[in-house]
Amino acid sequence: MDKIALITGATSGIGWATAELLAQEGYNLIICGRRTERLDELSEKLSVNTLKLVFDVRDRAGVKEAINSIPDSWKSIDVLVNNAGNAHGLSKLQDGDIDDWDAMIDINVKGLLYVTRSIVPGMVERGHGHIINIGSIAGKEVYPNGNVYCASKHAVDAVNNGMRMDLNGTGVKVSQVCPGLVETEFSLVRFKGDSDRSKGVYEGFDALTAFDVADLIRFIVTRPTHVNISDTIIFPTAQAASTIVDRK
Ligand code: NDP
Ligand code: 8X3
Repeated sequence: MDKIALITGATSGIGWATAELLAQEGYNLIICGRRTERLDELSEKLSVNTLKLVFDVRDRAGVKEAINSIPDSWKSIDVLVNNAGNAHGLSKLQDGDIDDWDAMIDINVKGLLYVTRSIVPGMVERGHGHIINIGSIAGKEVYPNGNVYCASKHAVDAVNNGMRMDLNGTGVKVSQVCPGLVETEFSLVRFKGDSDRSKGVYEGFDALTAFDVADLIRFIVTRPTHVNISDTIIFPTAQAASTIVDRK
């Protein structure tokens, strides 16, 4: 099989858009998420070969089982996009919901590690591969009420740097993409389905779209072998920092 990319969180937002743009680059795609019907919809839309893997990144055994179930013809994964993740809640630490904290740490940090640990040894064996970690501006700075989400994305930032060091000399590239405000289902998840509140996050300015971020991922993935874009921050023009947004 030609080039293969595995994308976690392909059922929505940045992951979905990345699937569409990497398909345009000729990648066959292993698309992952929990919502089977979304994976079916995406697969029908794409003109490349797709393999759908339904698993929850929090489930350590489930991740292993899903990755082990990949048929031999799909095993030589060239690109891993570690994208699955969300914020859960936005409140002062002293008022925080501990279930939300568990979710963010388990999904954004441990889930990313479980998937990476299952896939990267194959890349090392083949002497070739590219990991794209989706971090956040929340992994570069902290904002009020963001506490544990910011901590989870700071962990991604650290793991991204650690991976790049540990994989140096193996032929495996490691890159991070840190977006600011992107209008996806992200805020709907953060605010537990409160659509008025989530729409408000993107009001009064032009937020990034998922495709803006996917386009950066495509750029990073399509650089020549000797070039690694190791880290990037992508903001909407109206945003200068997590809490500085020019709303009209
Ligand atoms: P969406 O909510 O649109 O997408 C999140 C994706 O993650 C979905 O495909 C979802 O799939 C998947 N996911 C969530 N939880 C799990 C889980 N337990 N197991 C497997 N998959 C899971 O948000 P975005 O596209 O915006 O978010 C993608 C990434 O970008 C995240 O890591 C987020 O932190 C990051 N990011 C987002 C920003 C934004 O402003 N939107 C800014 C900076 C970073 P399913 O529910 O089907 O499992
Ligand atoms: C998502 C962007 O500002 O909500 O990581 O943290 S923000």
